[in-house]
Amino acid sequence: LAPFDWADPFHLVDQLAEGERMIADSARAYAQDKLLPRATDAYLNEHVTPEIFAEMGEMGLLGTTIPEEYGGLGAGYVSYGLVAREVERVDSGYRSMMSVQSSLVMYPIYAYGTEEQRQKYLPGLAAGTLIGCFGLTEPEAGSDPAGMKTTAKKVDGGYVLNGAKMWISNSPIADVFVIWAKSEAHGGKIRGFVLEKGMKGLSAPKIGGKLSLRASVTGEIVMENVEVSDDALLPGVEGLKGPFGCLNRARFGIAWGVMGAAEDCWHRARDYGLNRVQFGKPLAQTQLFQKKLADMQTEISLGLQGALRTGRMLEDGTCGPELISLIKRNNCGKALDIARHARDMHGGNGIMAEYHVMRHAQNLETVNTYEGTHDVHALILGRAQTGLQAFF
Ligand code: TGC
Ligand code: FAD
Repeated sequence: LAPFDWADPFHLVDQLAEGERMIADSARAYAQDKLLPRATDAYLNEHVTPEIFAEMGEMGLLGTTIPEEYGGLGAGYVSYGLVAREVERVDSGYRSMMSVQSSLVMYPIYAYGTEEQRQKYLPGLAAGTLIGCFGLTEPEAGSDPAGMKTTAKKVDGGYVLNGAKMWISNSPIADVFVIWAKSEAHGGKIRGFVLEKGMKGLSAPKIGGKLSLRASVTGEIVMENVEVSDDALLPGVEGLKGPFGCLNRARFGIAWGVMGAAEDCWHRARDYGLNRVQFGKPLAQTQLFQKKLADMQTEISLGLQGALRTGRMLEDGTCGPELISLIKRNNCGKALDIARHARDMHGGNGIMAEYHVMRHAQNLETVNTYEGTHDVHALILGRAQTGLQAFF
């Protein structure tokens, strides 16, 4: 038998193509050199740095799967997952900024937009000179987006949008707003529209007082008779499958991202246990500490292996949306558990910002909730195996 690699038991790295390894390495170098030094201050002071978009754009970390002709990297889903893992190893808020831009703004414009819309928005979004946001959730429509109240009313030459979106990542700093609204002209079906900062009647106030994801800004989107022309409509899709097509990609990225945060917690807990002596020996020499490390190692290795397999299935066209629910739900739940344990294993120090683990745990509370809560994904999986609808 070969020697065991405790940090990479399944030799994940050997299952990657050369190009994928290069993308992961450059994402890791950027995240560790440029994001990690800012993360604690950003979290403590809710300090958001819009320049990060341009930095990520320069590094090729935005629109990983979007073709090169539109400024993307033209890479596969595994590459996108590897970028999410490296960015979230530092902070879930930074990964949030990246994944909204790539999966929830660039993807719908690329997949559902006209050639003019692609040319107009994608190069700037890929470069990070434009910042995007995705408005699906509303104050009274979270897990049940079909209950949205935002409307688009047809008028001569365009549409008038009214409504309010809630909990929207990046909205207070966004230039481009992908908005989902019920369109009367399309039989009340949900349609996508691209709005721009500065439009009359459009505002995006920040939501203050978050105790989680503080490095990423979250806001509302308020639309009061916002007039757009016909070319704001994304013509390529109608119905809930429009936003869900984007969410499939973002949820997949989250499944990788949270494993990065979990790995950071695991490695920090191990280091702490090796150095902290109590009762005359390192904490890492106690059975309870080692059991927790073994559980972390097992869940992270299996979670990454599952994410890799899901990515390969996305790439070869055999991945169903329920598999994405399975891996998003599993990896978020496991990462949150790991971060809470890592906090405990650090004792009193675990509550301090400089040890990073509590910041991860607080962030992962959001990640376990957004893009479909842990329980909503359980209902999606329950429906898939019983054929019975348990949402309502
Ligand atoms: P249901 O009847 O199941 O489906 C309605 C239509 O949508 C289609 N569909 C999908 N298409 C593609 N991919 C998927 N994953 C799809 N899921 C559903 C479906 O085929 C159907 O199409 P059609 O043509 O027959 O009309 O709809 P439902 O109303 O019963 O849905 C229930 C449920 C729970 C599955 C769904 O609404 C759900 O997933 N809720 C969770 C909501 C959610 O995830 N919100 C995310 C908001 S965005 C966000 O959180 C961004 S955070 C980003 C960050 O900061 O990183
Ligand atoms: P609810 O739907 O009210 O759920 C509350 C609880 O009830 C949950 O535990 C849920 O699992 C449970 N529940 C709901 N329905 C059922 C059921 N049928 N059976 C059993 N239990 C049920 N949205 C966007 O559109 N764009 C964004 O960029 C975005 N970014 C976000 C950033 C942050 C920081 C946060 C916190 C949220 C963000 N969201 C975004 C919104 C996010 O997707 C929603 O918060 C999420 O989908 C849950 O909706 P809700 O908060 O309304 O909770």
